[in-house]
Amino acid sequence: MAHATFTSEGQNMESFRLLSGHKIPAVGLGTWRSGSQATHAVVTALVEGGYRHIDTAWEYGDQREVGQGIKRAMHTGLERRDLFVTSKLWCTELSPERVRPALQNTLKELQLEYLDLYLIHWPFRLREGASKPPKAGDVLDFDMEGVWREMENLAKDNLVRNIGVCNFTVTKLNKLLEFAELIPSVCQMEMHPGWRNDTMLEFCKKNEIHVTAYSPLGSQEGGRDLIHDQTVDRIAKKLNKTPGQVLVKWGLQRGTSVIPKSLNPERIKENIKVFDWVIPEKDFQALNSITDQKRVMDGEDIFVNKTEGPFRSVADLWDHED
Ligand code: NDP
Ligand code: 1BO
Repeated sequence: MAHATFTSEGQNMESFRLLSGHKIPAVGLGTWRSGSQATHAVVTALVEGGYRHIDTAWEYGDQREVGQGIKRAMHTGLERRDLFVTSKLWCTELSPERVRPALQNTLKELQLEYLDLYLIHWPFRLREGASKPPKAGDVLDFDMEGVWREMENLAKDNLVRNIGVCNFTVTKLNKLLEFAELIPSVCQMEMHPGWRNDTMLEFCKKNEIHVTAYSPLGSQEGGRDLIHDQTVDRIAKKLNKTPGQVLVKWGLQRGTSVIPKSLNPERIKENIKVFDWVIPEKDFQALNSITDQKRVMDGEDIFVNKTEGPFRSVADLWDHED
């Protein structure tokens, strides 16, 4: 359920309550492929845009820049406790003894003492130096229970406030729920009108696991151009909003938090102006009816080896659930 709160600028900023009792701000800034511009984007988002939620990952290679942005924003008076910072455990670190050092490295890069949310980035372990696409032996077994115990220990030691997963299937979440002492607070998944992924959304809702929608605008290079989709454009014009705002709002109205990425100051500020209007039911249903449902982030280039396995197809990665 969404809760309305107000930032120090007086902007209405909704949040969702997690199973842990913490609140996750409904809109966060994505930082994948933000590189050296991440610092400026984070400062713009936090100081000018009223964002309180930043999403990064070790794999993005921009945690230092994100950390500098957070630090600069805190110099303007923002408090650490007002922020929600997410990072992710990369696939090369997916064995129990590597979890804590990986988190410590992430905290160091971000110059933070704790994370609000630490996520397993993908449920597949990669050999260090793995190629794209993977060669034989690059994709390894993943000790889900052992890794999750270590994630739980990080939460018990207050180094992370919440733990969760990304890119899981119902099959994998069911497996995790069998042994989890701490239920994942969040499942982060690709979701936009071109890939609704209703099955995962319903499963998570049933299990009170909050969903964060990644690539809410259809992602970047090689992604799906939803900004110029006819239905999105028609609804944006009708509501006097931008296509980006309609796409973000669609995710919020489904009960997910949403993490659009932008390096453009005007778009960063535009993407969060989504709290004082709604997409009418008829238009919401039109967005729910966009055909050609397809993942952008299918994981093929990172995890599929068509001849050596263990995953020989995209369907294998997603447990044949799509
Ligand atoms: P998004 O769906 O957020 O789209 C970003 C693209 O849209 C950029 O090219 C951006 O360009 C453009 N854009 C942003 N705002 C607007 C706007 N208002 N109008 C028009 N274009 C706009 O892509 P991402 O794939 O980056 O997803 C968002 C975040 O989700 C990531 O950055 C990352 O933090 C997270 N993520 C997590 C994954 C996981 O495995 N857990 C996988 C993928 C993403 P510009 O910068 O020029 O504005
Ligand atoms: C491979 C990383 C995708 C963005 O999270």
